[in-house]
Amino acid sequence: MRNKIYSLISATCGFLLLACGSNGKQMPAAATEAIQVPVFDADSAYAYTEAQVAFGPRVPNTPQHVACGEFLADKLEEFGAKVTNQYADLIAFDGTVLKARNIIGAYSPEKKKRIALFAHWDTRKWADADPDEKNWNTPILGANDAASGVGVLLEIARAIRNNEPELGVDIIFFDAEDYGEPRFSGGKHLDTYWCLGSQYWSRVPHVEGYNARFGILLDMVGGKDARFYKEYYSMKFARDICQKVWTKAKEIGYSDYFIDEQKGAATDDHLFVNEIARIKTIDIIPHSDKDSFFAFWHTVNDTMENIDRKTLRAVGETILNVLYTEK
Ligand code: AHN
Ligand code: ZN
Repeated sequence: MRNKIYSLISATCGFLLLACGSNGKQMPAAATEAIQVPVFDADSAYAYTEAQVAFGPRVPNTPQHVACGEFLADKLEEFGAKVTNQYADLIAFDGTVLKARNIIGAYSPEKKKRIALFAHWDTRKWADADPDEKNWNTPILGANDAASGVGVLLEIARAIRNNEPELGVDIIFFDAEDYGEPRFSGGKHLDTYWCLGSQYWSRVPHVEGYNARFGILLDMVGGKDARFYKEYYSMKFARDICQKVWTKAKEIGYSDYFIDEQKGAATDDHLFVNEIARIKTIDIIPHSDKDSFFAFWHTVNDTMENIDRKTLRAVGETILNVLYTEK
């Protein structure tokens, strides 16, 4: 644990200790405008990631999935959020009815100005990108994809609860993101086979007429030496939000993780939030020229061994700093 409790950002106006009026009388001192950004504890984010992985694979229609859903809703509740559960029967590419649960934690739900933070909490039923064909039918543990994103958001929930930012915050855990048709299957491989929970929420938000100033999706934000580039759909729909986030990351010293270039495209939850809900939303997702997203994506090696607290911290601190500079 670090002993630093708050980091201070001096507001752009700076500070004035004294100002003299034309009649020579002293004017009252202007207060130092400082924003207190809570500390992001990377050990805590790591522990929340590990706790999800400990349930085993979180594939819809399994007891492990049900148990982890309870855990996540309980955590948001414990961290003072107003929790809404969205249960839905969603139809997968092969006709399977998925008993899905989107979990939403709202801070200051009465506020009109809001920021939405997203991650998916389900894990993939098939390790269909594994180099060993024998593993293709094995469910993945999904430490990075996507317990890491949920872990970072739980830590953000813990951090903001007693000192909320000016805008309301919604933490939204989507279900059934990763049930897209496996590579080895001979169907139509539609994009809409993925992201079933976010498609549902985008059509039927948890609050009627829901809107947010912008959204940020976290996906696979725990890999060692991850490189986050400005992703194609994020730039197409929410270029200014990319700018905001990448600038903030650079300001606080994370330009090694957040690379100021556009690269890669991901058919991910943010695409549907942009297209259907029309909330401008970016995806913080790694890009690698060598692998798709990261080395162990959709393999049996997407485990805690390959999670790095430093990456969790870079993403978590960046998001917190974005939240607390928004007015
Ligand atoms: C595809 O590339 C089809 N989907 C990327 C979104 C994803 C899968 N995120 C996690 N798993
Ligand atoms: Zn996945």
